[in-house]
Amino acid sequence: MKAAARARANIALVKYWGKADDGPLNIPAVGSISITLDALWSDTEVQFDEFLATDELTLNGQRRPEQHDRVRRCLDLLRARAGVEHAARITSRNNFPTGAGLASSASGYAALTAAAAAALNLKPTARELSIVARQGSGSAARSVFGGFVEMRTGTRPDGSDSYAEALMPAEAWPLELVVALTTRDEKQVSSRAGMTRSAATSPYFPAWVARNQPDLKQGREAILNRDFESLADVAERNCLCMHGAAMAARPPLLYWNGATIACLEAVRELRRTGVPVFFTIDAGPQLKAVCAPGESEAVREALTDVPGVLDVLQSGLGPGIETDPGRWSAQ
Ligand code: 2P0
Repeated sequence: MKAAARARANIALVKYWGKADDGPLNIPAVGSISITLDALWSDTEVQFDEFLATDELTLNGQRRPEQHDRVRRCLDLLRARAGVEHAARITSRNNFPTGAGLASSASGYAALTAAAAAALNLKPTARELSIVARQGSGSAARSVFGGFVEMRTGTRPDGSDSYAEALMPAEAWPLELVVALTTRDEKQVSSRAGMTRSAATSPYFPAWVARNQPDLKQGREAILNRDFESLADVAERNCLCMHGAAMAARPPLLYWNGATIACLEAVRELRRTGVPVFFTIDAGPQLKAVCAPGESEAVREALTDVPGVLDVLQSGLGPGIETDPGRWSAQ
């Protein structure tokens, strides 16, 4: 009753920020569109053990009891399906900084769900995995799939139609990503707390939700038509709109630092000089620059020179979940 899985981080171009309700189903208030990355991943091993009293998570060598409720939620759904009651020992490792706005919960919960399902000998569809992963972390529903992915809010109260789907394979438009790392610290306000606060207190939150359908439509069409300018337009606008709603919360949420803004200006300057690149920023101060195929070297050089940038990561687009116990040992 042991298996391992690898899942990649994803970066949203039309963002998820806010929940339809605060319950354990974790249904998002807005749909989202993301790209799955090939260079940033979580390797997770799950072992069910009849002698274990409770589920135990070790992430990057450290126990993480604060994650246990969310872990239990995912595992309980799978245990019920398999008719198994044993607790599980989970060992997970990220090959990138955890909790600093690099989507570690997305890859982490997608890998956990896939590894647990394999350990229980279940054969869920990708859609079923996406629904379970959502209940660990909303963005994890997207990391089940590779390439370009769309997450739907759905309309059913039980969340059974709130899942992600593949929009277009990575090979169809191999965009590249450069991440400018401006801190290695974990963020002070989690995405979960930040979005709950934004929904409850930001006067701009209703406007953010109202923009979702038009932004999804533009994002979807831009991707399917490989229209870089249109994707750049909607992604930057959508990102700033999300942060605008967060900044107007009480107390305000400001996830950026000085280097984040300097990177944003550097990306705009690159675009002015003809480089096809746009920025996006999540619930942390890292700036992600998305560029057309073959352009990431110029973007990497420019962002490396920005004061306050500690490191620069590059990635292409990657596949969805991979389950291969022999190959992906998390030990
Ligand atoms: C996203 N973020 O679409 C957005 C943009 C952060 C900013 O999805 O509460 O960690 O676990 O469902 O998935 C981060 O939210 O939140 C996120 P939960 P999650 O990528």
